[in-house]
This record gives sequence, C-alpha cells and structure tokens, in this order.
Amino acid sequence: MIPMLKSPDVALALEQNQPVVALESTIITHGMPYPQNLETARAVEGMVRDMGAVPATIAVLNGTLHIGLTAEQLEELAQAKNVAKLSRADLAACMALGGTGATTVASTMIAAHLAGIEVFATGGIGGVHKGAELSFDISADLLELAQTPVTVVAAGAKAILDLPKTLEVLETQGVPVIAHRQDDFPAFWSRSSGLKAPLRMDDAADIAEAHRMRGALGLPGGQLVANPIPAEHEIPPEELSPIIAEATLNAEEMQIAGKEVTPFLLRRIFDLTGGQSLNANIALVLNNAALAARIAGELAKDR
Ligand code: PSU
Ligand code: MN
Repeated sequence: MIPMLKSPDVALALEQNQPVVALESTIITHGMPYPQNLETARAVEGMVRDMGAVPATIAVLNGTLHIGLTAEQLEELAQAKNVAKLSRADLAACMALGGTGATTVASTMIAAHLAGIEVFATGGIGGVHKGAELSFDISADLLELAQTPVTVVAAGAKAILDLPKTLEVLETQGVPVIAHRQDDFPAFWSRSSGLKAPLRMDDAADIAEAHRMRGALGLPGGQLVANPIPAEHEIPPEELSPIIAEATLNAEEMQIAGKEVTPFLLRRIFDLTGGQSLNANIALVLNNAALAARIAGELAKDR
C-alpha cells in the first residue's frame, strides 16, 4: 500500500468526477520567500476554487504523500526550514524513511497521476540549463512530461534556462508543447521567448481534447501548456537578462550543482531585482491556475 492521503474535499471531488487541479510544493519551499510563498499558495488555491475546480497541493509529510493540504499543513510547510526538494529520484526514499519534502513538477506529476488527477498548474517548469553541454544539467521535469499523463500548465520556462535546448529535448521526448493564445513560447516573466512554440491552442476545450486523444492513442506522457504572463505584469527581457547573466555567473563561481541550481538562481534573481521579480511570478501562477481549472472542467465534462 502506498502511504497516500487525499484531503476530504479532493477525495470527494475525484469520486464525483468534479474537476481537480494539482499544485506543486517546491515553488512554496524553494521558489519564493516567506511570507509571499504562503500568500501565493493560498491565493492559487482560491483561484482554482473560483474557477470551479478543487485544488490539490501535493507534498510529502512524515512519509505520507498528501494530495491536498489543510490550511495548517500549508502554513507549516511554507515556514519550514531545510525542507527536502523531491524530484522523481527522491520521492520513494523520502517516503520510505518517513521524511518530509516538497514535490517538484516531476514528482507532483507522479503523485497527481497516482491520485487520478489529470491537470496541474505551476509557475515554470525545469528545463535544460545554460551550459548543459558541459554540466549535463537537464531537469527531470522534461522526462516526466514524456512518461506521465498529466497536462501541466506553466508560463513556459525561465530565461535562466537554455530555452532552445529545452524545446529540443521536449521535441525529442515527444512532449506536445502548446502555447495558449499566441504563437510564441513564453519565457516566464516575459510573454515571448522569441521562439515559436510547436503548437498553439486558444481554447481550454481543445487542450482537454488533445489530452484525451493522447491517452486514447496509448501515447505515454503529458502535455506542456505554455501560458504567457498577463501583459500588465510582464518584465521586459532586456531588464532581466543582465541579472540572469550575473546570477548564472555567481552559481558557476560558487560551484552550485545538482538540485541546488534552480533554487539558488531563483533566490539570487529575487535579491538582484530587489524582490521585483516576485510580483510577476505571483501573477503568472494565478493565471496558470485559472487556465488549469478550465481545462480540468472540460475534462470532467466527458467522464
Ligand atoms: N522554475 C520556477 N520556479 C520553481 C521551479 C522551477 O520558475 O519553483 C521548481 C519546480 O518545482 C521545478 C523545479 O520542478 O524547480 C525544477 O528543479 P530542477 O531544475 O532541479 O529539476
Ligand atoms: Mn538540475
């Protein structure tokens, strides 16, 4: 038996075929500072509810995989220090040893699928890091998208990554990358990365139908829905690129490697922008939660 616990409202929604949206927890513990992380986590759950779906924030607490957290659990996680970051490689060991940890995009997809949840909203996915030709640093998120049937709504990927290489890996792995209501692949804080997305869809119903068709064809894996940040919250790339360059250089100088790289860069960019990057981050996560809830609603119609 898997030590997995669904919160009562998530369990009920799944039983009744109501729309449910999975949410990750690494963004809370490693992606944003306290207290904005907690405020954002609550606001994102609220947005999912406002859009007619039930939010399921996912984390491992004392060895149990929680699908949906109580208000107290969310608050505790947001304030906890030194919480483990659990990607695919870390999940089973953490649970076996009774540990506590936050789930990344990869492990949230695994948990969502186990629980029967098909749609997941986050900020940005992990990808191929700059300099990956030497470091080999490619996020497990990309390989998860290739094998676990969950549709992930993100604002593209951060410009801390090598976006052309990230798109190449997704293509190689057979992951549909669908830009929402524009042609370009978005770059997290900016609406465009300057790269064209392989696919474009303008309706949540079409995204849901593509998700269903993938399953019907027996194709493993999910979809990446790349939803651009709302225009009024966008930060122009030319403002951020020197900051990203500096943060990347700092990571090299300090020999940051492995799972520390992404959290280090996010913290550094937050500091270097005087916290400015965070407002954009919060706005785009909310926007993704709303779209994910609409896709979940479309999927629930046909069950
Ligand atoms: N990108 C962001 N914010 C985040 C993350 C990525 O803009 O918080 C987190 C997500 O949980 C993602 C993880 O799954 O970092 C990727 O880490 P890595 O690059 O070590 O695979
Ligand atoms: Mn990595």
